[in-house]
Amino acid sequence: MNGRDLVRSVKAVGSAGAAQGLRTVQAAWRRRRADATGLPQRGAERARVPGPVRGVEPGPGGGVVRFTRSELRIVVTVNGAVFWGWDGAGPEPSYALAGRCPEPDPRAVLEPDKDGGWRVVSERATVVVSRHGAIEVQTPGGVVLRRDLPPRWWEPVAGGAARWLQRSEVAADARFFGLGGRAAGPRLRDGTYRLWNTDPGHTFAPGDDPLYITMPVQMIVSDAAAHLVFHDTSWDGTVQLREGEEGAGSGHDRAGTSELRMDGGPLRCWVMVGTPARVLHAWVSLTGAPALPPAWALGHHHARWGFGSEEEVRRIVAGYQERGLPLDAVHLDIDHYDAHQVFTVDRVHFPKLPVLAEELRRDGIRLVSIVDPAVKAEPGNAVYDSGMVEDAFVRDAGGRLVRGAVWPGESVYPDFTHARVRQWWGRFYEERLAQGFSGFWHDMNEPTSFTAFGENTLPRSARHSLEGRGGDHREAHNVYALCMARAGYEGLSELTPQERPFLFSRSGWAGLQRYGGTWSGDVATGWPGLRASLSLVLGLGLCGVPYSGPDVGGFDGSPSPELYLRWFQLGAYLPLFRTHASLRAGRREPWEFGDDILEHARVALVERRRLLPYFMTLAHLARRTGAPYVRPLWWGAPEDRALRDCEDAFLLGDCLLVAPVLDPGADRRAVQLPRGRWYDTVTEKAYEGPAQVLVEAPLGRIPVLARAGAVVPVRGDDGGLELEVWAPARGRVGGGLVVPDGGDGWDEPELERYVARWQGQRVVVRRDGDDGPSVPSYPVRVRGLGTP
Ligand code: NBV
Repeated sequence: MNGRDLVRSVKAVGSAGAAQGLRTVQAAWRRRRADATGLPQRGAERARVPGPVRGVEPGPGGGVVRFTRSELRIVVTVNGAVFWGWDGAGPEPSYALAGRCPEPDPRAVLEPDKDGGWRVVSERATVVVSRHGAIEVQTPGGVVLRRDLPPRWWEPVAGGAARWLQRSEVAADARFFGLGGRAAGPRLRDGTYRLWNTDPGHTFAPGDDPLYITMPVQMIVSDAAAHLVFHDTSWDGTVQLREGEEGAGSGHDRAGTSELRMDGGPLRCWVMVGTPARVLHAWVSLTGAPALPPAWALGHHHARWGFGSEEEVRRIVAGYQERGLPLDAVHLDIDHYDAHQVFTVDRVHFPKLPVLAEELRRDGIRLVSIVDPAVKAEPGNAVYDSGMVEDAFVRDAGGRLVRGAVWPGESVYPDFTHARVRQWWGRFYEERLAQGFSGFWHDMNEPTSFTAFGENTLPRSARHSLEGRGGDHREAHNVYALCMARAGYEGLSELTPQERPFLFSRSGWAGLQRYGGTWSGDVATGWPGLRASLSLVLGLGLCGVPYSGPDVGGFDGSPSPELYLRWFQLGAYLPLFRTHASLRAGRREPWEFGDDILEHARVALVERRRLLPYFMTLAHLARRTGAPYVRPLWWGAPEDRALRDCEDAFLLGDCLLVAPVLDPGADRRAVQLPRGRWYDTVTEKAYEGPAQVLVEAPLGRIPVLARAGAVVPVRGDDGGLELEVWAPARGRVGGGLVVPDGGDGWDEPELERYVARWQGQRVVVRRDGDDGPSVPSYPVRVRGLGTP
């Protein structure tokens, strides 16, 4: 035990009582012991590279290129993606893929290239393989987007998983994004990023890495094109990134580099090339469409660890209602459980939860429940007892149950990588539904075990089913939460087939969006935490997980009124808009920070409610196209370098640009505008982009700009849908999409397209349809007419 570990264990003892402190020490020892005997020792290793090319075997969508010491399988699939796998690895099995691998594109063929190499030409990318196994991905116009050098493996002589290294080069002007949820992004600067889902064990700020959701997904944006590269391997690893440097016309550019080192798993990857929109579309066609949240989940949520009783929940709700503040969901944390045990209720403090839930529901407020994976290891606990019968829990290499320490004390962990276990777990949501809950919040699923020293998770030697293939925690760790999300989602789909499940999960991996969203986790209260909140949402969106948001106000401590408000204002424009805080933190209700803050928070809440139809439309578009609601400014113009480097503002769909205030004391801020005219949505003042402009940002609001021509569906005063139209610049045409859906069922509303154009001195809006243009069936309000 080193000094830091000692401090950790002392803290654990202090905060959770002596018995729990002892458990954390025991859990840590058990973990260490399990790995000492259960893990293969890394003895002598043999290094290997592919060697020279030997021959090829064409196949559908590409084929196999054989080298002396490896073989490379290349397949271009019908969704325009390119797959390659070394040592014969194919795309399946994979936890990331939504279903079966897409069909090969028959038009893509393997053909000889210069110098003894081979290439596959496809519609969106050309892949060139050198005779020593370097792989280049080029645009259809022949610009090189990335060059992967021949990989290297280190194989244990005694057998077992090979470590490997893949070095890649990208354009000197390229920028890296993604890798899951990173606090110091969204642009990933030079450094090493770990691929191992981790509960940092304390609140985090931009310097903390890794966090709860890591994934080997990189979005790389350069002048020539954007591309996404996904290394489909769930093992522990690191990515070392170094941005390139341009030689200012000297011709001596230094390429950007990315070095991926993995502890094991297949060396296989997917690459998608094109505009950001095309790339994300291809990505979700591979890994699954983002789940559609029910309409209420796009409203305002209020959470807290430690409401403590039904009375307190009622008091908070009444606080919102008495002040006329919109509220759509209340979340109950682990303190509503009986002694912190999942799928139970503390009947003393929450004696009539279903009644409370029903009352709230009548007022349009839903209850959301936290769900922790760890089950108290105690006979008599119903989940434990039934899990024992089902043989549902993770065991070590010797067949003993793996026991960690979590909130309920000594705990065991369901093996969600087993289909039978997922089904068993999914049925427990019935108990939650019976208590009146409508949504689910998966926590602690990295998975976390409070260990006094060493890693705060399961032993690496712990055994997992991995869908019957068998393996250990080295491979299962990063997909544990993904499989838990699947269990919840599928369970709910069976229990309430008429409703779209709502769940969000702290940890996850590529493909999480199929089952739900996520949230920031325990972001530190402070201005850096506010910045990290935006970084996480943007980065996750580029990895295909569009629904997320931070703990508004930060998880710990007490934000200053100004910080609270700025966080609240940002949160109002993010998909998950939720105030939340720790047991020991200060208050987070909007009325706790003085009358001025309350009135400003009211403006944000009311505006969020007004924008609900727009959020719903964005949710549908995310599901249909993969485009996240929250997009970096370069989304429509990746070639614009100033936008590529801009990290403090974002596009909300196609229509709005949101420029949050991320620093104290500001009453105006610089905004980097993409091309075209943009209106300040409050003053209607027009700005012309591309340009950097200074806009007003008084305490009462953050700047939100509307794109000229935008058609934004909003909620009118009577609750009906209205179209807010921002005048196109003269001589230009605008438009927008609307998916009118106010529900939580599976109806598939039609996508409506609107066009806005000048007719004489008026702006007219028409719905585009198969039978020609028609007058919209919603009231239309045109804004921004004051500008010539
Ligand atoms: O369940 C308590 C908290 C929860 O409020 C928070 O949102 C999670 O990120 N949970 C972590 C466990 C304890 C954290 C110290």
